[in-house]
Amino acid sequence: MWSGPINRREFILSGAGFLFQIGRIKESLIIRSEVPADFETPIPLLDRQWLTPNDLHFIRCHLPIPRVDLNTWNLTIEGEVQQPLKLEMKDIHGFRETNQTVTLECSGNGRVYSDPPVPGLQWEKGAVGTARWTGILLRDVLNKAGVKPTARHIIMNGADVPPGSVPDFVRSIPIEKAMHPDTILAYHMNGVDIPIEHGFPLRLVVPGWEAASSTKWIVNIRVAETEADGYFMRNAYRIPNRPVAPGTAVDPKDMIPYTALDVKSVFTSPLEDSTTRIGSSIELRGFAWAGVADITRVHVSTDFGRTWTAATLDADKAKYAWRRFRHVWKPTQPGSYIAMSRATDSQGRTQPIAARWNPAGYLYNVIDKVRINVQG
Ligand SMILES: Nc1nc2c(c(=O)[nH]1)N[C@H]1C(S)=C(S)[C@@H](COP(=O)(O)O)O[C@H]1N2
Ligand SMILES: [Mo]
Repeated sequence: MWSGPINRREFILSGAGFLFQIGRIKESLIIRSEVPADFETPIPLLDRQWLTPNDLHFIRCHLPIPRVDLNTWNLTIEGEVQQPLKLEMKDIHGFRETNQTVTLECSGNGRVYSDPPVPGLQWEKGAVGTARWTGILLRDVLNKAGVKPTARHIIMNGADVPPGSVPDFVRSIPIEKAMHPDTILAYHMNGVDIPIEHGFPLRLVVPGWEAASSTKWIVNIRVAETEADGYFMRNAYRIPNRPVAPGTAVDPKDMIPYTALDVKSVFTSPLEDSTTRIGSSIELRGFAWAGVADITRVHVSTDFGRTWTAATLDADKAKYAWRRFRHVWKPTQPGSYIAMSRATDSQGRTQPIAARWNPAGYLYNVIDKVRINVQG
């Protein structure tokens, strides 16, 4: 155990279990856990830009960050394939290059708002970020290996290994999503090598799905007839198959997996409990995203939900990326107000006004609220 004065750099290095160059120091992020490394982006830093810079992107690791040596690195493809493959980085670069701008959100984002509280990292609103990922199509690799008709799922494993009795982080996705032309094996994040904490040298990016499917440090893909076994498929990332009373235990047989993200919006400005004056204009803004669906509208209310006005959506957009919304408000009466944002998507989904509680607080997407105090 670490003891004594806290030095953030030391924490990151010890979290890796050995000394290596992390390259950048996460000075600006909120530490939810030092080991493994779990860091949240503070809302004012998300607010600065549409694409989240690499050093501001949230980090979610279940296990210590692995050591990676490019000289010995390879990705193996095995299982229900005609021809198992062992690819080095130069082989990866031999495939056709592609890009995808993707909003990745941890499905525990917003868990802290669960009532009653639930165990797990107490993420507020910032376990989400958007980056431009460059890499190759997963399906090009799978086609090279020749997927057999028996293939139903691909089981992914990263180079990160569990200490002691902790289960390994092994996830699977159905073959349809693996063969989808937008699912990529990425080696660049916003134009540079993926930082180690985000999965260097290669990670899966499964657009529109909760980020736990996007395996970092990917080294093995097993094409299989069944989905992955183990804790991170059988137990974690599941929600009740019906609305349940908050705080109740749910029988594991009634817990079902989820894949794509739901529709959601968060304010990035102003911050909670901010102050303004009557007669001055204040811009309410934030981001809205909907997984594989498109954001069609974001409505904002400044009168406790009595009336709603359509916010303006910025021009920046990509198929799987968040949209920025803005709404200028000029309060005319002093008082303490609550601004609310409610996004609607192309599947006709809209954010709920109340949480559908679940035992691990996954996929929280209730209408966002910030308190704004207006002085006379
Ligand atoms: N190998 C591996 N991949 C992983 C994880 C992990 O612990 N190990 N965490 C997953 C989870 S839960 C999330 S939310 C995303 C976070 O990606 P990021 O750290 O780049 O933001 O990575 C996913 N991929
Ligand atoms: Mo996650």
